[in-house]
Amino acid sequence: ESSPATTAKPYYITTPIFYVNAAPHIGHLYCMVLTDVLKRWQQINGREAVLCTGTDEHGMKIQRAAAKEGMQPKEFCDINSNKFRELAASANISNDFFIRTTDNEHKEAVRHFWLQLKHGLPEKLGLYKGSHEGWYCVSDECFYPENMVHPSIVPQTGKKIMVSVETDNEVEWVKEETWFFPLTKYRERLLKFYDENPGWITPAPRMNEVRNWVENQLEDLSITRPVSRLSWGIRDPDDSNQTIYVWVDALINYLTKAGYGAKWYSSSDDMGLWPADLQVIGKDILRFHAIYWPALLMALDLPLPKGLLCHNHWLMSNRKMSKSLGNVVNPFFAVQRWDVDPLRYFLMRNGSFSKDMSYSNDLIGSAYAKDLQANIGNLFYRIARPKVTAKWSTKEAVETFRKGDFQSMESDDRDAVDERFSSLNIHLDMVTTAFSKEMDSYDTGAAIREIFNLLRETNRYITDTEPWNLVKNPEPESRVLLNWVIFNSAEALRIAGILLQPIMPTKATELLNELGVRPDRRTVQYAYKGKDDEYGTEAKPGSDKERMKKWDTIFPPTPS
Ligand code: ME8
Repeated sequence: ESSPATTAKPYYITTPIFYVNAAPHIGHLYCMVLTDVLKRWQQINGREAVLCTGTDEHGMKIQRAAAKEGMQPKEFCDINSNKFRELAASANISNDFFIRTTDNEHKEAVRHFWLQLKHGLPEKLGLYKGSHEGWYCVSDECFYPENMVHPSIVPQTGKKIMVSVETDNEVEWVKEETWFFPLTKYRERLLKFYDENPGWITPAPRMNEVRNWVENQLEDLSITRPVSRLSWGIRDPDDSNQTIYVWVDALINYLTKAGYGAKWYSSSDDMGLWPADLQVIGKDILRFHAIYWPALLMALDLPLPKGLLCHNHWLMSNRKMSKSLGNVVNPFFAVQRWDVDPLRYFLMRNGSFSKDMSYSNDLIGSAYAKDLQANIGNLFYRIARPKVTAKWSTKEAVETFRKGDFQSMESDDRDAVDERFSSLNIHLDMVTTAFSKEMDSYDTGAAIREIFNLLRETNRYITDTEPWNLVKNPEPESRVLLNWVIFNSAEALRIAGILLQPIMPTKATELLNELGVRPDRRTVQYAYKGKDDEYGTEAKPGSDKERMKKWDTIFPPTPS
């Protein structure tokens, strides 16, 4: 009999796929980093995990953006898709797949899905052809009902236009013959699903918005565009006058990389990676993922993703950072300025699922100085302090622990040292459980705070116990006390290092390497006090200057 851990399919996590109408910004980077951190969290818990990201390349918005540049759409997409691929690489995103909706395997998956919708369903639940008129927003790539648009005036020109209430983007009136998906026929099934899975969306209050929409706003969905208006897209395989709506095309990307339409075709087959365990999205695309997507999957009797994580937006001067507004931060510059890990750290520390977040170099600078340099950097530096390092070592400290020298010692000094340890001890005992609880509910900011409370407490402990004085005393007993202090501090660093791996993969690895932690002991099961008693490095020979440089560069001085 095999254990559940070995038979479980890999954890499958996705980012949205990014529109290629313009270059990536910090909001996109945040999406990728959040997803990557949650993937790596699964991995250090011993679970195999797969991450899919990519680009969304069809539709009116891209068609127009390419035309504006005087380029062929495909050529335009090649250039811009590459920028997102490069961004993932430069931010150390461990994506297993990078999908493009212009990939042949994806087009195949969409055509297969489409033909099922059209021909594989009972009459009332399948597609029907009809005439459609309404307000279409190219920027948001969707129709809005009458009560979701209002008149507005372009300040520069005084021109009267209609705009979406939600996004303020311009809408245009269109009337056309298209295929419809009978979304309203899925209302009861959707509501039942939400009832039975109240935790499906994180954060929970988003479920109310979704439910409200389904109860009051649901309309059948026009899911093709006449080729005369939209040619850049996947054609309906048996109606060459129609192009498949970009959102239907885009949502199916999550299935493509799970093997749909190539390795499996229906829920009676082995579905490989499907269903996704978690789909990370921004709040502006909630409706597509929480209503349209489950309804489309229900239509084909495919399992729904197990969860949606909906994050808020990064703002610049109080407005959503957005390609169309032009108030964006170039993520490549940000990576260059702050280095990958500090930037990942900041995004995970300040990201939120309940309010929009402000992005500024001042905020990053102060998080860098306060947390990374003064807290973790300082502790790291102290444990291997240049002037005294040659006189103590984590290896000796861990050995002392293993032999039980301190534990079996009886003296007043021992009791005094032990007493100072009590408060740190509480943190050491609870940090991993507390951190795990936050990460399992995707709250990276709260998880990070748990670690930094531990590190702050450890710095306080070192200040209290003054190892630099203990080291001066030649008594063997004092040596044991010293090693006990170093060991407890090293334990805090080791545990923090293990837990920080998903957030700052490079820095955490550097830290664990310097502590001499074996690569096979860097999973969460080892992140408990005393769980590893075989690590540590020798006192470092070499000049003070050399050593100083080494430790200092863990978090080098802030760029100005
Ligand atoms: O919506 N802060 O693509 P997209 C945080 N192609 N996140 C932000 C943001 C900001 N300022 N601006 C955008 C699309 N995002 C579709 C998705 S999925 C099948 C198709 C997030 O490039 C946004 O919320 O406009 C979304 O989750 C993602 O970036 C992609 O946005």
